[in-house]
Amino acid sequence: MSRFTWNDLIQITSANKSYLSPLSCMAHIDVNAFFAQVEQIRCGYTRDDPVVCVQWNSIIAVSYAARKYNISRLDTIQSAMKKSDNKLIPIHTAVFRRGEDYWQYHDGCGSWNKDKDKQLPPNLYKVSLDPYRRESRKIFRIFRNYSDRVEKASVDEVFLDLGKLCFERILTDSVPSGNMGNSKGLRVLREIFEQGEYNLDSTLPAVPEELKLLNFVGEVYNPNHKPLIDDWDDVIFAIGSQIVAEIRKDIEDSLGFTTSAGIARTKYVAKLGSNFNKPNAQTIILNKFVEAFLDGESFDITSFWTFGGKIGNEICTLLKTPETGSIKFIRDNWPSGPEGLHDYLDDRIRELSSTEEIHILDTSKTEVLSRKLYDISRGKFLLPLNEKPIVKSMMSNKNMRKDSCVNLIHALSWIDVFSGELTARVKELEQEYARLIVPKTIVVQATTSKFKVYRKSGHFIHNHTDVTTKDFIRVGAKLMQDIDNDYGGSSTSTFYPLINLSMTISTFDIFDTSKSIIDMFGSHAQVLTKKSEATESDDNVTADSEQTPPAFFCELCDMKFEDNKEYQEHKDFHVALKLSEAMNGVSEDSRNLTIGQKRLLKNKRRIDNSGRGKVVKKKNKNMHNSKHSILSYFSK
Ligand code: DCP
Ligand code: CA
Repeated sequence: MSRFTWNDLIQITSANKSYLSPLSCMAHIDVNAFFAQVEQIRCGYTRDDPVVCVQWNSIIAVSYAARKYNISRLDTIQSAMKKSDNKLIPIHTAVFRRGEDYWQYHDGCGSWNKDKDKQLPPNLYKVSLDPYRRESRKIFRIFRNYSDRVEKASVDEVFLDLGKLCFERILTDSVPSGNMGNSKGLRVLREIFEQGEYNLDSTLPAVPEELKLLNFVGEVYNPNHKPLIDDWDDVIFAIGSQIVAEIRKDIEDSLGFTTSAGIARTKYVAKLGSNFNKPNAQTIILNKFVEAFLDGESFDITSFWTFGGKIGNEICTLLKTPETGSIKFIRDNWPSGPEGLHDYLDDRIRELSSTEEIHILDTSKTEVLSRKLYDISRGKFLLPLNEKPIVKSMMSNKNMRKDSCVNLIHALSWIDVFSGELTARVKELEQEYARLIVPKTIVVQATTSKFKVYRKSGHFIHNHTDVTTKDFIRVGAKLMQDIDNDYGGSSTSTFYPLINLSMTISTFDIFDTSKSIIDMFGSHAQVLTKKSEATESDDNVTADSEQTPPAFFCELCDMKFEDNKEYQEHKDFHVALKLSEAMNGVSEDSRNLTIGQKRLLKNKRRIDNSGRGKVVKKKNKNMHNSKHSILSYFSK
């Protein structure tokens, strides 16, 4: 007998509740030494070459080959070169040159060179991180090919909710997987599911013996060498580990990047897992070993990503945690619920209120905090995947040195750079969301060497919806000229040299034709669904039909088109395909189907052909019971 119910199993397919199921399975995947790998691959080096990615004198990413020289981000490139006996391979980030609105690489150049002509003086250049964002988007697209349950947590990490994918592999034979397909016990389970012969509240049958031999890919944390698979959560984690390994292999095969992954019930523990064994590894933390993992691996309450820094220190002060073992300390001292912890935190805050020790925490925060600490110390703090954060503004910024910006001409040259960078970032955002994004406000801000800050903002009025670098230059240069007129004009002015100049865009109009944008950006986003709102726009946005895909992007084919004409032609292709399919039936390789739908169609065909599941008894009204309804269940 399992300790889980049918409901627990089915819940892992839910878009917004899967994380609450005791059978939930999350992964955290992080690219190893990300910027350094981007440069290593771009420049044709191998993984054994000690590449470091450099920004001016700082090292911002250290390849694992370079870590062997005991080099970290804290080293300057000069000291790191010495430490490694000049064996390191330093590669500088791409840069914009003052006055140019595009970035480029100057390989071989950087501050470590003795030859002055081969240095990249920071007064003339600005770093571009665009190449890393591009690679990041490619990686993210691979994740999206496998699942829509993916959260981009940073430029090089994602969380994946594996529930639905694992469910598909257990309850449908959509993806034949190792020795699973031959399991008699699994066939029985699938038949019960297909025929609806179960109650949601009833427990699942015991895990069939054959499934206890299922392979895990990666390293299962198991310090006492206990049997791995006892119940369905273990089965799900084994399947989850296979899926994560497949995705990581896909990333490595198609883009060359190695990654590290953690697989666990919660996002928090999965993240600790991905960091546990690097590079190019994955760690699985089974539910039954999660407390051993938290206690045994020198983690502390401050190891969790929201408890680093000052807040973590305040928690330790309040709870009087020991130097090590703070997680176990919290678990053991407050064993029966978060209430006792809540009371204790409040008492301690009052006790320490007259001291200078507590600045961030107060009694208004302790109820939520005590629940979080209680759950985290048990590895059971449940968090859903995050919605996309709303992008409120974007800034392009340059700290000026020496003669970087001593007159209006220099300032305007930097406006060119900012305009190039911001255009690229708007395009990037558009691609990520498959929407047209148009900023309405621009602010140019200048800081003088006397730390005086001058700022001008303007509306961004443009006569078409597709934002170009020229549009930014036009408005930005006007604002810069106004600032210069007002403050920099006279010969006695102390306006120049500037020590910082920046350009910020905000108040984004997001052009879309469907309501789903609210799901993506939250209710604060401005969504224009009427063409009339886009006053001077040309025909980029057609807003009259629910079916119209956004902008020039086809989500089914993951393709972007240069102009409306190309895009309309492509849409015609889909219409023709649909007509043909309506007459001739859908083929598994139809471009009108998502990857998931294709798999399910394949599966459905197999079931239809084998004649299995012909008798459909409708016993459980709560669930979809026929083989057809399994399909509709997934294609929701
Ligand atoms: N980064 C940076 N400055 C920092 C931290 C990070 O520029 N202080 C950039 C460079 C990193 C990238 O972000 O390559 C990802 O950061 P990570 O913290 O994930 O570090 P790495 O990917 O470099 O290494 P690891 O293998 O430890 O994840
Ligand atoms: Ca990383």
